[in-house]
This record gives sequence, structure tokens and C-alpha cells, in this order.
Amino acid sequence: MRGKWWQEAVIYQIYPRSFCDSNNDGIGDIQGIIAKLDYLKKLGITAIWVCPFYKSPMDDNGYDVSDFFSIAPEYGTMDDVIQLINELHKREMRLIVDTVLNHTSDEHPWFVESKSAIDNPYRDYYIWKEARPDGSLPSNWESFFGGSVWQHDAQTNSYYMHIFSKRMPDLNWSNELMRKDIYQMMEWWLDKGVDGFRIDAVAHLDRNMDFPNHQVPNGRDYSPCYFEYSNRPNVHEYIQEMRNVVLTQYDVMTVGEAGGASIEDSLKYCAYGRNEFNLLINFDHCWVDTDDHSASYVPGKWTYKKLELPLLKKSFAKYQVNMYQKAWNTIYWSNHDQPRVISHYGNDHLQFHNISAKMLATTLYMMGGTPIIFQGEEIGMTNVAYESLEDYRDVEIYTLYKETVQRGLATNEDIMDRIHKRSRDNARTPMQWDHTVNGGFSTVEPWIKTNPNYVNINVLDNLVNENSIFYYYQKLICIRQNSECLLYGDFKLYLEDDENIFMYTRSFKEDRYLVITNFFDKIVDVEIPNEINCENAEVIISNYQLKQLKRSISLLPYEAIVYHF
Ligand code: TEU
Ligand code: CA
Repeated sequence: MRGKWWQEAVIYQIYPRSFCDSNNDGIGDIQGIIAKLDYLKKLGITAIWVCPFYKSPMDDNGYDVSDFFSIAPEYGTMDDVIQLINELHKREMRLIVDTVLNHTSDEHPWFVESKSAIDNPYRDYYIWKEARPDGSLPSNWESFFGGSVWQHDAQTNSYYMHIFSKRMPDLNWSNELMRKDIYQMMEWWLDKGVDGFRIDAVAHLDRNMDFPNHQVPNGRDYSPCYFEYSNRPNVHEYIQEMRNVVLTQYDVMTVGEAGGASIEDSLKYCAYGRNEFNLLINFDHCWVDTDDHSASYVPGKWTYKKLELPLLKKSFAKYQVNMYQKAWNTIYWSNHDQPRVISHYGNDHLQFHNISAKMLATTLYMMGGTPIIFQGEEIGMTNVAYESLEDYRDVEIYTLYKETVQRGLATNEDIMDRIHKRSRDNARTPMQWDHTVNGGFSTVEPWIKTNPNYVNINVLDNLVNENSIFYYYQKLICIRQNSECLLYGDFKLYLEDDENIFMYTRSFKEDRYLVITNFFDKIVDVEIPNEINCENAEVIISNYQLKQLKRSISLLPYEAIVYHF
């Protein structure tokens, strides 16, 4: 062990609502997670990040917290959480809890107080503004979920700010009393024995309180001026205060979620010595195939164009190279907010499903940084295409549909196609454990329909098939956890502009690895750059038959090979 536990960890992200339903009420729960810890241990997982399980009206499936100190009854009890912590520690695994600091639920007592009267002591825990003199909204900013960031409340004839759903009022981080209450909550959880925090939407804690209006794209009512409430300077003041007041007293890992953070921002959030986070989740690689100009009537994440591999390669290389020895990377394909990576950047047709999933895993998990594997990725779970809008559950989808189809700005077909390709519910279908009804997730109809392809894609089949995606993940994890070079080595990208091949090396002292993957379903010939000596190259892992390294090499569809020198 050379570094900190979180540098040599392999994290598995669990969306509790969809992971395992132990009491057959159709909703995943904490006892279900406990029941699957040995499965995760077998995969090689050393820490789990569990999405919010606190009391919540579930407008955003738990990211709208109404009580930080109690557990959502549908997920279980505080005793279950304590048991989960103990069961993890028994297995030398760790628990990273998701903590939501940008907002609360509108049912949180703080907000109930805050909205009750202008002079209420909690008024300033949230961001309230009156209409502008001309009666217009305090600003024309667009919420991440679509629509305005302002919601009128009749009780005090004012607007409160919400950059997510209107049932998730934003906390006012310029209020010191509010911050102190948050820090006390974090200490309370640390005293329960949690090992880490994933800090939700941390990029948004500071916002431009002058609330200027901005340009509105044609067809939309509000301005997607996310920069007015993302990655602004004061966020770093708050994080450093959080570290000094709370985090330094404990051996705790913190990973911030900073959507839209540039490499410069990222280094501010997590560079060594910055006294902020240990790790950061940025979104850079998630949306390289968006095309804002193709449909101005929807927010950028819902647009798409054909994947240009060089853009994806440059995105990963930017972090691998610029963070090296300055900060510690996280490496992940997707999470509960993204489409399934095999459907997004791979090929989920049965013919290529297995080798394409292995190609994507090889491409990513040989890079430097702490891996975060999203539940179901290790068996190649795919996007889902529900025929009917009513089968979807995500509040973001319903706001999108209201802001487009219901306003006559787009056809039902157009928006349903975008939902199929981009919606967050793609990642939230129940975990597919076996062939039984609902994929073994629950004996009753789950809160969201199981993907019908569970008959071909499930844990049981993976565990009995030595050529499965699961065992390939298990082998990749074992390779990287036992290699100083893969854990601590440098990263060098080759063939940066090649449209089909992802090629890089990792080097550390005398050790060197060469990773070559073909991202598409066609045979591609590759010239290995002269500076790479092809002698004595040993194949470490491949998704096809082992292939000797030669100066000119031909890769089969989605072929992935790792050589060790
Ligand atoms: O997502 C954060 C998020 O959606 C924004 O940060 C935005 O996507 C990004 O900055 C765009 O660049 C987190 C959770 O992961 C998500 O599930 C929640 O809905 C959201 O916060 C609100 O809690
Ligand atoms: Ca349940």
C-alpha cells in the first residue's frame, strides 16, 4: 500500500432504489445492499458510494432531502445503515454516503419555516427574491431540469430559487448559520462511522446574487446561463471552511461532484495542498457527442451527434496528463444521471454486446485514478426504451416534455427519441440479478419497469460464464490493483486524431503498459508508433484471442488488448 485507501480503492456506485429489493415492496433498500456485499467483494470492490437514502418525498428519488438525520422508511432504518457500515467494515470495505448540500426538499422543516414569514429566523437559509419592478421574474435563468429557477410562493408573495426541481429550494450558502448547521450534520454522520462523502452538486453553492438576465436561445423562455451558478469563486471558500471546521478532524475521503468544471476548476477543487476535496467527479467525457446547434429548443444534454472518438480521447487525456502528480483522478464511464455507457459509447446489440462492454472497460480502467463502477455496468446493462412516457419516473423528463411537446416546440416522437437516448432513467432500471420475474430485483412490479432484456443480461448468467463481462471486470480490477504502474504511473496518449483507435501507455520506473482499443464494429489496421518497442510485449488481457504485438497490427471489431513490457 503506497498511497491513501481511496487512491487504491475501487468504488461501486449504488442507486439504492434500483439495486435490490429485500422485502418485495418494489423498491430497493438497504437490507438489499447488505445481501449483495459478498457479490461486490467477489468483483473486487473495496468501497461503495450509496446515493441518498435519507427521509425524502422522493421528488428526485432522494436528492430532495427532508431530514438529513433519518432514513427514508421505504429504504429501511438507521439500524440498517449501522448494520451496512458494520458489514462493510467486516469485509474491509468502506461506505461513502451521498450528501446533498445545494438544496433541501420543500418539506424540510427549515424551508417550511423559511417560507412562513419574511422575518422568520430561517428565511435567509434559502434564496428569496421579489419580482422585478416591471413584474418580471428576478432573473430569466433556466433550471437544470428545465423551466425557470424561480418559483413563486403566495404566502410571502416572493420567489425562491431552485436550480433543480421546484420542490428542491436552493440553500443560501452565504448564510453562516446555515453552513454551521450543515457542518454539524456532516459531523453527525462521521460519528456514525461513514468513511467518505460524495458531495452532490457542490459546484453550485455560490451564485451571482445580482441575478442579471442573459440571452435566451430561440424557442426557449429562459437562459441556460449555468455559469451564473456553477464553479464560482466562493465555492472554494465554503469547501475550505468545511474542511477546516469538519473534515480535518476525521480520516474521511471527500469526492465532490462538479458538473461543468474545467481542468483549471478541477485543480482548484482537488489539487494536493488546496485543502478542499480528495477527489472530483467532473462531466467532461460524458457529453462529447452533444450538438447544441442541432436543437436549440432543448438543453444541450438532450442533443446528440455521431461520436467523434478524438474528442473523447482528448477529454480523458486532459485530466490524465494535467492532474498527474498534482491531484488524484476519478475514472468512471457513467452514473445515475447518464445513459448506460454501452448504449452511449459502445454497442448494445447482442452481436457486439459482450466484446464492446469489455472494450469500454479496458479503455477506461487501465487509466490512472480511482475507478467508480456504476451498478450494472459490470454486466453490461443497457439503456431502456419504454414506449410510453408514463413508464418514465424522472422529474427531469416530465419538465422537459412540458417545456417542449406540451408547448408545441417539438413532436412526441422527437422528444421520446431523445428520452430513449439521454434520460437518466436509462441508468435507474432495476438491477438485473437473474431470469426470474423483474430480473430477480423484486417479486412485485418495481417502482420502475425492469428492462425486458434481463433474460439475456443478468448477474446469474454472468457468474456461470467464465467469458462474461463480470469476470472480465474482475480480472481488470485485479490487474490494476496489483500494479504500481497502473495505480501510480503516467499516461501518454498516442494517435490522438485517429477516428477509430484509442491508444495510450502507462509508465512507471521500468514498468510499461500499452493499451489499444478499437471503438467501432469494423476491422482497423494500426501502425504502432516507432517510439514503442514491440519486443518482449506480453498480452495481459484481451477480449479476443491473445494477439502478438507487431509494428503493424490489425484490430477486429471492438478488439481491446493490453500489453505489458
Ligand atoms: O446532479 C448535479 C447536476 O445535475 C448538475 O450539477 C448539472 O448536471 C451539471 O452541473 C451540468 O453540467 C446531482 C445529482 O447527481 C442528480 O441526480 C440530482 O438530480 C442533482 O444533483 C440535484 O440533487
Ligand atoms: Ca424494498
